[in-house]
Amino acid sequence: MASDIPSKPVDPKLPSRDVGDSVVLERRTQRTKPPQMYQVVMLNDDYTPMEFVVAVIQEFFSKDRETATQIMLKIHLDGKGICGVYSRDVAATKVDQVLEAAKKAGHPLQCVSEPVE
Ligand code: TYC
Repeated sequence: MASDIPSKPVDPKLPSRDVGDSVVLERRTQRTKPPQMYQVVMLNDDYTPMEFVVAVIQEFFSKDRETATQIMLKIHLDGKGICGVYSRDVAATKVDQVLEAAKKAGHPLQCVSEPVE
């Protein structure tokens, strides 16, 4: 009769079950979740020039002029809009860059980062 002891050493951390004489190692279920992503949301206001918003979206969110204009108009009409989705640190940096550029130019443009649900 075959021994119950497997012939090869088995990693005791891995889940396993006995099947007759052999031991089947089951695939470890994926436990690492993908990182939480953050969207940078720009807010409308009545004072920041449209052209400035388009330039900011082009520069900091790497959009072409047409795409940047569409995003700006969406913000203008809806009150807010997503400029991009990034890891937490990158999103925070984008927010800082936008706020710094707006402050330097004397515009009240605001944006925030928020977790994507
Ligand atoms: N509403 C502004 C205007 O009419 C334009 C604007 C668009 C401002 C988007 C901010 O995030 C913004 N000049």
